[in-house]
Amino acid sequence: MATSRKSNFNDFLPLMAEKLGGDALIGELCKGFQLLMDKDKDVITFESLKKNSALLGLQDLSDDDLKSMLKEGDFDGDEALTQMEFCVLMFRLSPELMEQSQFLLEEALNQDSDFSF
Ligand SMILES: [Ca+2]
Repeated sequence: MATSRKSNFNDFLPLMAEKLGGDALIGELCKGFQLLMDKDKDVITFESLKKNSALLGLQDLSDDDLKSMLKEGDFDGDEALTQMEFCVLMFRLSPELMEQSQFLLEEALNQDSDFSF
């Protein structure tokens, strides 16, 4: 049975933002990062994403989906997602949320001096 997980996922974020508020939402997204990351490297790699995505109900995503997710979020081209790259990606996957919370995101980005677009 074909289900549209991506649109469910996109609907989920604004709902969470509404319930939790921006700060708490960022915290929740970062918990997602903890679930998906490679515990030894402290970043999300393709392998860790593939291994752990089932935990988040994303087991139906293909290798190509996972790769494009990594590529989409990877700003510095090291083929891994840091926590900040992951959080930014989560926001970008939900344009509505992005609009609502852009100032929070900018605030978060400004706190990480190693990070730049
Ligand atoms: Ca990266």
